[in-house]
Amino acid sequence: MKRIEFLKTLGLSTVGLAVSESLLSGCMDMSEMNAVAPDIMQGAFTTPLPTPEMAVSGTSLNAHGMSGSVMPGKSGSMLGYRNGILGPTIRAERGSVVTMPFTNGLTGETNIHWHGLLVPPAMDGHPEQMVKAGQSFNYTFRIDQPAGMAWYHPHPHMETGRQVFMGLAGMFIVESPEERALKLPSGEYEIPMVIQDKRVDASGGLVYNPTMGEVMIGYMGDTITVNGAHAPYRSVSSRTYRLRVLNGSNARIYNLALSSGDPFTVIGSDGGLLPSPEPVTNLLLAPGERADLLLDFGKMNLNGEVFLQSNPFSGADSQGRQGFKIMKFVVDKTESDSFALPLTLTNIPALSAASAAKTRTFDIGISMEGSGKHKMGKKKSMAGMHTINGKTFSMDRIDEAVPLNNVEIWEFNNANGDEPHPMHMHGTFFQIVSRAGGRNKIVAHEKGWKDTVLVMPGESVRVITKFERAGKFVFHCHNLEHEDDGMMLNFQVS
Ligand SMILES: [Cu+2]
Repeated sequence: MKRIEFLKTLGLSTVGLAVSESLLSGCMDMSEMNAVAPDIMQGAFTTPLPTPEMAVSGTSLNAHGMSGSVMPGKSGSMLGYRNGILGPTIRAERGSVVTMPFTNGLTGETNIHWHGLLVPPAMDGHPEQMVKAGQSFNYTFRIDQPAGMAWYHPHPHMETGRQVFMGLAGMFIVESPEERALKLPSGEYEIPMVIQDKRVDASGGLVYNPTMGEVMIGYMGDTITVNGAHAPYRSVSSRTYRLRVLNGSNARIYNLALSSGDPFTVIGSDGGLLPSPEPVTNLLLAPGERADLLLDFGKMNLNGEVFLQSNPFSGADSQGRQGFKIMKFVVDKTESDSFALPLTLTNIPALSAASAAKTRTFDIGISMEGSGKHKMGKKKSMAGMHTINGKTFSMDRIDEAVPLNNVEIWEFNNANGDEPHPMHMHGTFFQIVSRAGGRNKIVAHEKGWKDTVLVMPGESVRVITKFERAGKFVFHCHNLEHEDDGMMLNFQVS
């Protein structure tokens, strides 16, 4: 259903439909439902880009309240896993066993989901696997997947949006001999980047307080940060760099481009390298998605500047109407490199649609069926307007039973919706089979293994995967306000 039709229906039949009490209890009027993405506050680009600390297996993580800010010289309240707004960037070798001792220093429940790591269900951070306040849990798993960039963040149902927005997230890089053999730019020439939009109070602390309307469109900030700093810059040499970009935002989509208009090269995605490099001039990156990019600063003049920015884009409602700069690169050293881009990066055997044993269809969006049925506890929310096949999340209900080792096509149908939904599956990587409607094509970073796919309004996207891990997992929209509003289901592989 389109949002405007939904709101009309809701307005005419609120009482009859027994929509949750919070909806009726005066904390909203209909105008509050029509939120728009806030205008971006452009920064000065005078803060050096921070690099989150590097960590390996054994490093302890402690979710806790702390003082800090994304604005230089300020200090307010936020959440962190160690000393900064973002957790450390963990690096691990394919085949190794990783143990991350975790303590919950918050006042409420939390846990860790290893987004993009194929871990056993008991380690995956399912919303029923909570670590209570003051308690600890040892996350331990063997890394058994291609090299690439994953990330980690909390997954407590109806609290994920707040905890991630307030600062709990970090990057996780998987390395392998195969990838090292390609001699991609590394060390100081490899820049992991988490892009997030934030809202900041007068003291510099973070603010998470979505209105009803912001649950509808997702909670967006006016302050764009990279690695926890607003409007940073990075000095670079006149050579090729590898940028590993994570969209760690709750709801904001970025249409990544260079201010010069120059092309850049996509070499990887959520689940590692693409089969071959893909040159692009822009790339739409949704919350939860990663893009592994090569940027060549070699053509630039000494002391030249170029911005990574988000270009305006259409189809996603109020977000996308404004272009804005994200960070600045300053070329201040002349350096040549002998890097030669390989024509083939890796081999990804295509899962053929003909081999699928089953196709499941999921209608994603807003519906009256879910409205009012979602138990929201103390939290102000639209209470279950965002649904998958008309259902909101229920902790114990198994929505999809999948035979182990089945190859299946899952179709996410947003043909009748008017909100973008980045759909994320736990416990498996998938390949994109097709996109009908809207953009009508598979875009550059979708040509490899994915765990999150953007389904824009009007689109229907088919993905294919082999379910090789037994257990109970969730799949959900990675617009975190939609997820917290109930847009998540369980699937059981057995
Ligand atoms: Cu969504």
